[in-house]
Formats: sequence, structure tokens, C-alpha cells
Amino acid sequence: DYAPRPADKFTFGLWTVGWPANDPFGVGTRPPLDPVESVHRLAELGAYGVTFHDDDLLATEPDRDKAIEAFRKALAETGLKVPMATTNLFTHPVFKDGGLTSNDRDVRRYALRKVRRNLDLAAELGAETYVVWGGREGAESDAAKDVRAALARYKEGLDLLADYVVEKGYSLRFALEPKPNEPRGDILLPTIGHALGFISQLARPELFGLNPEVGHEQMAGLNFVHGISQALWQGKLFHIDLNGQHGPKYDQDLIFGHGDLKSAFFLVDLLENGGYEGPRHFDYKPLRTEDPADVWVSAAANMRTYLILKEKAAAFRADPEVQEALAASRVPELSTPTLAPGESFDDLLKDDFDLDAAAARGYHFTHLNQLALEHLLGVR
Ligand code: 3MF
Ligand code: MG
Ligand code: MG
Ligand code: MG
Repeated sequence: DYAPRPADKFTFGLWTVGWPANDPFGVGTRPPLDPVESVHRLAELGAYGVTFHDDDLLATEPDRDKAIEAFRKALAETGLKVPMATTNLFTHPVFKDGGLTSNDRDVRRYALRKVRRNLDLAAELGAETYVVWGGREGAESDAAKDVRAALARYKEGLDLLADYVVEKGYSLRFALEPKPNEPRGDILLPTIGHALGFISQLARPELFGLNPEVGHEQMAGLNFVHGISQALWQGKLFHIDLNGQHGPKYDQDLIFGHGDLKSAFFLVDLLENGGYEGPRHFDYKPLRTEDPADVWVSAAANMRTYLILKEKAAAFRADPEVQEALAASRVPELSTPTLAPGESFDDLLKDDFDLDAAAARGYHFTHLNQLALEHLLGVR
């Protein structure tokens, strides 16, 4: 019946359903949404949890204490969890040149205090993951930013925050969210690969992983399924932002599956079979054309699409013709180590190999791909 349940671990950012649809060319088309209403609506739809930036809580109640109190009450009433939280280091004009990597040292110090305050709240609310998206950590001109110094300041800031979490005994881990551009012309840590490389330079690399977003990698023309595979392989997929995107253009934040559907199919297959246990978190924007009631239609669509793709992926794997095709394409053979147990590198020299025969063998990938497509299209 594709009805979402809390066990499916679907979560939503408060800023997603709560987006009033203001964009660079127009004002909002929907009124601000009370986070308390979002919590209740998402719970009714079958979600597991909500996530937030510090400032998201203040959407309709400017008093921080009152806003937090109301949010807590809504969580208690609905049983919704808060598995992840994050900091807004991009909206206020003070962050126009970044937060942790602003050229202005006073701003960097303020940014660290802002993160620190929300880390305390995140820990109190039971979050396990703290996302760091460096939206304005970047530049438009190569003259304006000493990138090596910026990376050193990024590391300095993240090392301080990790020390703080350890000192406080919080069970939080950090997840860096790569994005190539927008709102800055170029953003630091633009892709999954850049972020993985950067983590190896941190003082506590074990506390840092990734929160990759479908659309962000696709904006860079990259294969999201490959990126997620590498993050999983390195034990660094701490969290994920699911949405849709049509190739390299502005950050569309479409509903999951409403962009590259074939990639979404293989992504669900990977998440369901690749050992990822974390939340299935949606970071999308209800279209600007939609009214307040449509917002909840769009929230439900994310979860329903995921569950449909989950069923399709399981049927694809279970289909005997697919299993035959996988074997004919030698896909399982790639999991066999290249040397047999006990063999040495020198043993390779003894191989009796027919070069021409091996070169002539086809891999039959076309048939396999067509089977996937037919499962996705619902004709198998
Ligand atoms: C922007 C994003 C961000 C991050 C968020 C942390 C506003 O493109 O994707 O959403 O996801 O800041 O999770
Ligand atoms: Mg996006
Ligand atoms: Mg985004
Ligand atoms: Mg995101």
C-alpha cells in the first residue's frame, strides 16, 4: 500500500515544507509555516522525524525559548524524533563571505559561537548527526579567497567543534554536506570526493562523515550512486539528503524521484542493500506554484516514491532473469579477489591466458540495463 511508517525512518527538514517559496526573482508565494504544524502534519503522514537549522525554529515565534518549548511539546505529542540538526550560517548578511571561513575573523568567531549553541540543543533533543553545509564558504573570484588559508580555518573550526562535542560527552557525529556552487560562485568542498579528502586532514576524522545530497552531485554532472557507493565503502555515509534534480543547473530540490528517476531507482537499491541504516532524509522544496495544502501532497510524494522504488528494486533483485543476466555480465565476479587465498603476486606469472578470447568476450550489459528499465517501468 506504500503507506509510510516510522520504521521506514523518513525524515524532513523543517525548512523544506516550511519554505515560503521566495527565490532570487520573487517574494514568497506561501505564508510562513509554524514548525509545530509541520511536526503534527509530518507525523500524520507517517514520518519518523524532523531536522532543523537553529533559525528554522523561529519561523513564526521570534522568542527562542518559547519557540523551543513549543517545538519540544509537539515532539512529545507526536513521538517524532530529531535525528539531525544543523546551523544556518548563510541567511544573515553577516555571513555574506562565509561563516567558518569568512575573511573577517570576528565573523568566524561569531559563527563558532552560533554552532556551539545549537550543538547543545541538538544533543538535548537526542540528535546523533550534526550537519555542516558550507553554503557561503566560498568565493566568486580567485583573488578574493586564499583557499589554502580558508581550508586551514575550516579545519580549525571543525576541530574545535569536535573537541567540544567530546568534552561535553555528546554522542554527536558531524556530516559535511558538499555542494559545488549556489549561493556562492564556487563553494569549498564542492563534491563528495573533495569532502572525503578534507576529512583525512582533521584532528578527529572518525567523528566526521558526509551528508551528500542527490541534486548537489548532479549539479556537478557527477553520478550520485557512485558517490554514495564510495562514501559507504569508506564508512562515511553518516546521513543523506534525498531529492530530485535535472542535471547541471540551479539547485532544483525537486521531490525525490521527480528528477533523474533511473538514478533514484539504483540509489534506493543501494541504500536498501548497502548497509545504510540512517534516516532517509528529504531535503526538497515544494514547488513555488503550490498552495499550502499542496505542500503536504508533496511531502507524501517523497515517501511514496521511495517506497515504490524500494519494492521495484527488490523485485529486480529477485527476478531469476535478472540474476541470470547479472551472472552473464560477470557482476558477481567482481567481488572475487583477484588473487586466490594463499596466492602470491608471482603466481600471476603462471597464468595461461588467451588474450584474444578474453578480448572477444562481450559483457551483455545492454540486456541487464533493459531489464532494470522494464522493472522500473512496471512491465515486468
Ligand atoms: C542547500 C542545502 C541545505 C542543507 C542544510 C543542512 C538549506 O542546498 O542543501 O539546506 O541541506 O543546510 O542540512
Ligand atoms: Mg539541493
Ligand atoms: Mg540543497
Ligand atoms: Mg541539503
